[in-house]
Amino acid sequence: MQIINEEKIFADKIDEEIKIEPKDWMPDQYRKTLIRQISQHAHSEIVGMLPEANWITRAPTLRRKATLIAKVQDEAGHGLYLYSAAETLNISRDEMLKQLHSGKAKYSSIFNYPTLTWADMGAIGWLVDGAAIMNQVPLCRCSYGPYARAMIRICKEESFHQRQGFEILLTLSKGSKAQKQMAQDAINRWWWPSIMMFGPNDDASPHSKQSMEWKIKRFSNDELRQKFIDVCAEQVKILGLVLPDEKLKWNEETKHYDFGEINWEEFRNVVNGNGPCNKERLEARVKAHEDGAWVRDAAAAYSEKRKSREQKAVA
Ligand code: BYC
Repeated sequence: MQIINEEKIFADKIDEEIKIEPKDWMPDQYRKTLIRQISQHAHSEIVGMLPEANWITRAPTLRRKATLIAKVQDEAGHGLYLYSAAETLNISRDEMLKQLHSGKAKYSSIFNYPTLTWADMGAIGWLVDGAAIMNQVPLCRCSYGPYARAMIRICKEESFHQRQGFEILLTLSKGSKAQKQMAQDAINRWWWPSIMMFGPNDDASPHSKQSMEWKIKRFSNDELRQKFIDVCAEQVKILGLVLPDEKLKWNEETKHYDFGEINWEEFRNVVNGNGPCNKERLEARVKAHEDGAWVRDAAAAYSEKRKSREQKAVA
């Protein structure tokens, strides 16, 4: 009888747009879905630092270098807010990291592609952060309080990231012929992987229906992908460049851009660990974790020392 009441209270809160908080009763599957999504999101932020960190030492000016360092640091911060939000659901950070390092937990497919030129920093900012914003702004209204609140700050920072990327591409597009070509080449390589970030088509997305009922997700994968394509198809004109899709065309009837076929086989391959950089990315994460063990040990020892000093002072 008690459970029935709790289920009803939970369902009413979802209906009435009242946030679910960590100590509230929630269905086990709701908790598991959130742990899965939030931890994979956190892993994406942390793994997402790697492709950009690759260019910090080679940024073309001091201003570009300082901005890129700040952006990469922001991604670390996003990872930390998200790990903290997931911890409120009764999973430890150690457990989440174990799942990442063993390959059990996913992270966004996009970070398994290499960053070959400086223009890739522009394309990542414009397209990857742009796709992230499109997906994450609705998550600020997610039914789970800690996730929704973490997303508000993350989205503000993502918006700065997106603009810095667009500005890099705009500068290159107004530069020499070779610079313009470098910008176009980066867009050509990042476009399709960016639109894959939204996940499988709705009819192949096993989690969407339930996640939308629980108001974890507010829009489906295809709805968000379409919004993103519509925005980019206009923005690319300002750059004087093109998106690499011959079928991209405004449809007067639907009031959206039609677009070409996504290579879902490539998506599946990358998600299943066989993308161009999967192995390299995971190895780098595991090594960073192992190399950082002394920092965690020192912090834990310091905390113990402080605690025992405080206890002695009270006694
Ligand atoms: N890559 O039923 P579906 C960033 C998986 S970080 C890999 O549609 P769902 C940034 C999915 O997990 C951006 N896997 O799932 C950082 C599921 O697998 P499992 C990260 C993907 O959860 C640094 C299966 O496919 N953003 O922007 O309803 C620098 C079935 O999919 C992908 C987030 O994490 C993918 N692209 O919807 C710069 C946002 N797509 O778990 C930028 C939060 C799907 O059953 N996450 N899968 O094994 C979400 O909004 C949702 O989880 C998704 C997927 C839309 C991604």
